[in-house]
Amino acid sequence: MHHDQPPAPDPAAAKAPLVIIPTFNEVESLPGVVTRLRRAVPTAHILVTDDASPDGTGAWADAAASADPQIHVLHRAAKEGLGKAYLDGFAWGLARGFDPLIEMDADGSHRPEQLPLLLAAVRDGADLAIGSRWVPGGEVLNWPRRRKFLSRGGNLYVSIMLGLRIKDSTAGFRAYRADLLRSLPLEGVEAHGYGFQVNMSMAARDAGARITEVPISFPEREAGVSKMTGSIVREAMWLVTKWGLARRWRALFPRHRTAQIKPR
Ligand SMILES: Nc1nc2c(ncn2[C@@H]2O[C@H](COP(=O)(O)OP(=O)(O)OP(=O)(O)O)[C@@H](O)[C@H]2O)c(=O)[nH]1
Ligand SMILES: [Mg+2]
Repeated sequence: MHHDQPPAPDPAAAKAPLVIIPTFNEVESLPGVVTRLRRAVPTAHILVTDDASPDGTGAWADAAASADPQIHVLHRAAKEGLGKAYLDGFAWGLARGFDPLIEMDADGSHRPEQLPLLLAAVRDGADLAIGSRWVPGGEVLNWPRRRKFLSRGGNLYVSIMLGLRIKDSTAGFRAYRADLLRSLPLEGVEAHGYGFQVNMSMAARDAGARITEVPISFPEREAGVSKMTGSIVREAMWLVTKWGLARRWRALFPRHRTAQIKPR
């Protein structure tokens, strides 16, 4: 990874939202998403964190960044999973004073037009706003039954194991208040794949964050290839099981308090 811009906070960007979009081979989808995003929330900056996509996604993003001062690119040397790409993006955005920081997929499943809903939830007091498929009003479009079952079953398992009262803790369309991210032990985040979202949800809950779920409509990707693999699902299942057992152990033998988010 290299940082091609200075780490000093950019006063012009202070308090502007930063939308972090991790990409691996999304050259077919990313341009449309970026265009729609710039239109939907003109004040937002965009950071593409590309893992050296062989399809030229990074090169497209570089060209877009040189034409638009609100578009930025973080090039990562190799594909390391979306968790690492987001952590690098968070560090980049926090160093520059952006607030809130948003996670969004490049494939169109997260509708740029619904970003204002997340921003409004943060403005209304949420430390973390989650765009949720599984609260009333939320939906997935064109998903096979098997995938719905996997997502709902996974979320049920997470809420039982971790005691998380979140209906969609694996969701990846989110807005974090910068102060929440600063208060979280991000160096301890273990997951590379989708477990990352659960890991972040759990860390936010443990920090006492106010978490709001906002219903969203989630269409299936239309172009490009899914990065979802069996090993990503297994990693998430294994980590959730491990965290759940550790949580029960700590409840039996309390030892330490976790850091709390500072009040606004
Ligand atoms: N930088 C980076 N981005 C990644 C990596 N894996 C996935 N992504 C991105 O993370 C986002 C979500 O990945 P998807 O493949 O859409 O995952 P999904 O939504 O569960 O699966 P789909 O059914 O394909 O939509 C996309 O923008 C991907 O390009 C990775 O290893 N590195
Ligand atoms: Mg997707």
